[in-house]
Amino acid sequence: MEKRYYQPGIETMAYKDMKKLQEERLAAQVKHVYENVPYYKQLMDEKGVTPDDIKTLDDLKKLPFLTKADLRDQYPYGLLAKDLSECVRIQSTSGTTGRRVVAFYTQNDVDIWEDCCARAIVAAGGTNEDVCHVSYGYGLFTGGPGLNGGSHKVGCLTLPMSSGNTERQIQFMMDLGSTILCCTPSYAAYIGESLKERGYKPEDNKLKAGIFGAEPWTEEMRHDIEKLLGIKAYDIYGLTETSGPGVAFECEEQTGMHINEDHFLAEIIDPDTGEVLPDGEKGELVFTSLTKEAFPLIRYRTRDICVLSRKKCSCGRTLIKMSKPMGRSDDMLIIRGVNVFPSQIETVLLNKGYTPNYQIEVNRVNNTDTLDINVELTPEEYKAAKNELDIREKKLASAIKTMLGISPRVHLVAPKTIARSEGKAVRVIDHRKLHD
Ligand code: DLL
Repeated sequence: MEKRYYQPGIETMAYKDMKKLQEERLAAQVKHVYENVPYYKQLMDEKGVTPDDIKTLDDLKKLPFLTKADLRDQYPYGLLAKDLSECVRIQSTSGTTGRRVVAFYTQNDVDIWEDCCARAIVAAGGTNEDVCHVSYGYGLFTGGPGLNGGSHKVGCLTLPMSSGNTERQIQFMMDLGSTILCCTPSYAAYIGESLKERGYKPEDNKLKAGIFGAEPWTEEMRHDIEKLLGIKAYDIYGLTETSGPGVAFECEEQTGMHINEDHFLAEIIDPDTGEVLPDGEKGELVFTSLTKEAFPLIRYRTRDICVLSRKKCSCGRTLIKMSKPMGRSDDMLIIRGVNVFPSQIETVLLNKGYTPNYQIEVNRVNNTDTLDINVELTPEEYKAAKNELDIREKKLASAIKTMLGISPRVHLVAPKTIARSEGKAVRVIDHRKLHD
């Protein structure tokens, strides 16, 4: 009999007990940040709220929000709530200093994070009989380390493949009989296509499930991947700021992701007014970490737009569910699993002496994202560079790759070829259909 829950006591807890647990943890967490992080104290003092004011979940709305701009201002140590000597790990997002998020973990933080990922693996049918093939990137990105830790906790045989080198992925998958695949949905589709090209049928592999996240993907893509690989594909959500993957995970019902709400308290707000919206309404997801020691977040605005639901789930879990993210309330793009802000591209263009007349085009071809950047030259530049456009495009592409971590195709185009807008410049054309 398959084990259905990793921590049944929590995952199927009656909501009244969960609420009590959340309230106790919330009060302790707010006290922890107030006493140990001068920046939080300052934000709370400005709002005239003290830890004594926070006793119930209803009191949460008295607290100030935290945004990515706060994280940027406080980079790198300003939000640290533990002595560095008690921290054992950092993880980070890609990007340059201004946009980079660096999260700190105590050993206890790592343990809890791995438990959250273990819950996701068990929900996807994982047991100690499984071979868990982790093809998320390892290193600073949270995907590899998070699922790796979760897989250990479940007792799976863990293959720490990291991403890339698809030939080797396929060889290990077939030779060692991988049963669970963890990677971005686009990479899963790519692996599936590559298996097909090599003449493998879905029944030739031993895979039974996939745990895919870190980027938006549609139900259509889910069906494609399930068919290609002969598996059930589960969604998983998280962000570096809150520790990484495992904030929420899908169960066999596949109708949204259960939030590990004993550790992450979720709210939905109106992104324009900050007003808290009732369950069932669409808005921006905000998280308060309840147990984080080193890098706690109070009312952190994720910018992800989604809906929360407490509808009863057939899997028996009582944890609240979030829908797939339906977009963002900022301009961040996720291209090949990497977070990209148009302003990063603009910075490179300006540093390299180009005009800010550019347009970014994103597409998804055979389940792989493509990034094209059209950059307009001035008439003088165009005349001067005509015979060496190729070289200059390659140079600029390489500078942008250094900034973003992914390779774009750069096209230096003739003056006045990028359509001018009468209102805000249209910097990004996203041809991908990312949301249902
Ligand atoms: O992407 C953590 C992660 C790793 C999640 C592996 C799942 C699996 P960041 O690089 O900080 O962290 O990016 C976080 O990615 O705010 C969402 O916009 C997006 N995102 C993450 N998971 C999903 C998902 C990791 N399942 C940002 N569906 C988040 C849609 C997702 N978007």
